[in-house]
Parts: sequence; C-alpha cells; structure tokens
Amino acid sequence: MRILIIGGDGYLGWPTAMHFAQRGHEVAVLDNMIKRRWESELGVAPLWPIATLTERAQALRETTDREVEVFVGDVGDKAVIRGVLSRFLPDAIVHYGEQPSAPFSMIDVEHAILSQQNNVLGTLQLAFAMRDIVPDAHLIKLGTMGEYGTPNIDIEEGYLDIEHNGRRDRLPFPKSPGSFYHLSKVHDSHNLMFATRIWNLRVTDLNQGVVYGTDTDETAIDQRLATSFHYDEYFGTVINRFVAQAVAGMPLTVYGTGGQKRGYLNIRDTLQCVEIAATNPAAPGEFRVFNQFTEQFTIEELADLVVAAAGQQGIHAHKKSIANPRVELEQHHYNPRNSGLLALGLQPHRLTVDVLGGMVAWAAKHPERIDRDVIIPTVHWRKQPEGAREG
Ligand code: USQ
Repeated sequence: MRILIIGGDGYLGWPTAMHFAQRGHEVAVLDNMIKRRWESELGVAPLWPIATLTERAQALRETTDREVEVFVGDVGDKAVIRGVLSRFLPDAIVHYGEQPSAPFSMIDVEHAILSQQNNVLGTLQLAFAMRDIVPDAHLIKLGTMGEYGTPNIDIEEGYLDIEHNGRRDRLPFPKSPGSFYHLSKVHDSHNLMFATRIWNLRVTDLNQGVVYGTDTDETAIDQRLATSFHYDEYFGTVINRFVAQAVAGMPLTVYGTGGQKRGYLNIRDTLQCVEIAATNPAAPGEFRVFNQFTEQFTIEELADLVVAAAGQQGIHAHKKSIANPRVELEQHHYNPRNSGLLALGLQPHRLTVDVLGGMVAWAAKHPERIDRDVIIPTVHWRKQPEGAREG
C-alpha cells in the first residue's frame, strides 16, 4: 500500500511511518514541525533530544534500507495538501497532524483557538482534498476516548442504538469532552461523518486512550530513530509523567482523589491498531469507529504501579494528591467497549510492573535531564488563580 502519515514527525507519527516502511509499504510523511515550535515557545523538551525528520529518514535508510519520503508543510494549507496527495496518490492516509494536548488548549483563549483552528480546519482541508484527488483512499483519523467523557452509561464504539418515543435509531454516541482539545476531536468526527455521507469517503475514526512508552521494534534499531518522551505538564501523558517524577525524586502528582478512570495502551499497540485499520479498510461511505485502548486504570492504580516499578529499580517513589487543575469527575462509572480491534486480531501488550520498570530504568539513565520546573501543573481549567502564570 501507499501510506501517507500526516504528523509524521510526532510521538506516534514517526514510529508509525517506520512500522509501515518495515512491512514493505511505500510510506510518505507530511509535517510542518509546528509541535517542535510549540515546545520551544513553552520552554519544554523531550527527555532525550530527537533527531530532525530528515535525519530520521536518513538514519532509517542507512540502518534498514527502507525509504520514507518526507514532505514538509501544513495539512491546513490547500496548496500543500493537494500537492502531496496528487504527487503521492496514497491508498491510506493516517492523520495524526493535530495539536495533541488538553492542557495546551486550556492555557488561554489564544491556545484554545489555535488548537481548534489547527485541528478542525486541517482535517476539513484534508477531507476536501481527498474528495477531489483520492476519493477512494481510506482515511484513518486519530480521535480520542476523551470525546465521550465519562457518562453514567456504558460507552459503545461510536454509535448508540436508542429507542425514543417508540421509535428506534442508531445514532452517534453522545459526546461530553473535557477540554477544548478534546472538543476539537469531536468537531473532526462530526465533519468527517458528514463527509463520508455526502462524498462516499472511507473513514476510520480511532478513539484512542492514553498512550505510554517509547519502545517499538524500529525505535530500538538506532538512537536517531527514537521517538519523543514528554513528561511536562503540556505534552506529558500521565504514565510518562509519573515515571519521570519517580526518577526525579518528586512526588507522583495524583490530581484530586485519583479515582479518574481512563483507557490506556502501549505505543506498540497504537502501531498494531493503525495497521489493523489500514489492512481492513472502511467501506466507501462508512464512518467506522473503533475505541482504541487495551486496559483501564484509575490514576491511583497507575501511581501505585509506578511506585512499585521504581522500587524494583531501587528508587523510593511516593504519590501525592494535589488539587486537580482540571474539571473532571474523580469518581465515576467507566465501562467503554473495545471489541472492534480485538475482533480483527489486536494482541494487547499489558502494562505490568516489569514494563514500567523498564521505563523507569530507561529514564533513570540521565535523571539530570529532567527539568523539575515543568512538572507541576500551572494551567487551570477554571480561571487561573491569582498570581498564576499569564498565558
Ligand atoms: N493526571 C494526573 N496527574 C498528572 C497528569 C494527569 O492525575 O500529573 C490525570 C488527569 O487529570 C486525567 C488523566 O490523568 O484524569 C489523564 O491525563 P493525561 O494528561 O495523561 O491525558 P489527557 O489529557 O486525557 O490526554 C491524553 C493525550 C491526548 C489523548 C488522550 C486520550 O494527551 O492526545 O487524546 O490522552 S483520552 O484521555 O482517552 O482522552
């Protein structure tokens, strides 16, 4: 297959590009490097420096003989996306090219607008370009489990069969997201559902849980092929943050009571899921939704697992409940379905103390690289308290 990865310089985009290239697909990546610019504007950086996209493609060629074609540009730029689609003519497009952070989108009005503009308009530009240039290509769009929020009923995969006033229908599952970032993904889902209906596009929306880890078969080949590990308040997801906090000798920041439950998955399973979606495409006109996670944990459970894993590595870590900067339920029902990808062959990697121990040992190689100033959350969902940072 010819596979285009949009956001191919990112945490998941680059490992996905390598994964498909190693399996013999023809792969191109498109990225405008804006995530690297946001990181530098916010004064944060991945734990290990990351090679440039061109260096990574070169390193992949040297070490595996595999080619990844690099396009630099913005998916939201009409000429760019149309130029790339016309030249590469992909069979499948994996779209990761979005601002990925909830706290980033909650800094202030500018960051909320930036997140929604970048995400929603980029995806719209892509949908129109697909209609005109590659109408039969399959779009695999990264959405998020956070689109659903935490309703007091079981979460289905994308749709809900309901009966209302004696009539029945299968309708999009109600969405109740928890940040302007998560809302941008809801808007994307609605726009793409409409696009499949009117233009017969093929779309798979992957409602992904929180991803952890950095190791894939390909990142292990060479240091230059590594992907980014963020632990800061903006781009660090909770497991990666807890690992870095343990190594830095800081308490693990449990927000509120820590009863918040979410779906999680190993980065290796992200690659499996995207491959499963690509090799089992949606039908023309189908807006297919998979809930993409393998396990569920509360924050308390995760903190306890990381404390145990750090202990195995001879590091004494401890958790601490801090005032929750977000507005979210801390005790709630959570029972999302995730049978679609499992039925197509997903083989989950489990989060064990040993897996976490490996992450701790890896981060502990250079504890001095951890910037302790970017760990404590400063972005608050409600109005910033007196004396807090200006956005
Ligand atoms: N949390 C803590 N302590 C921390 C950091 C986070 O208790 O130091 C809690 C949060 O309050 C939240 C949970 O951990 O309840 C998850 O937070 P997160 O920052 O790991 O993840 P989230 O903001 O939900 O976003 C991440 C990715 C996003 C993806 C989403 C999947 O950044 O791109 O869409 O996970 S999901 O959570 O299923 O919506």
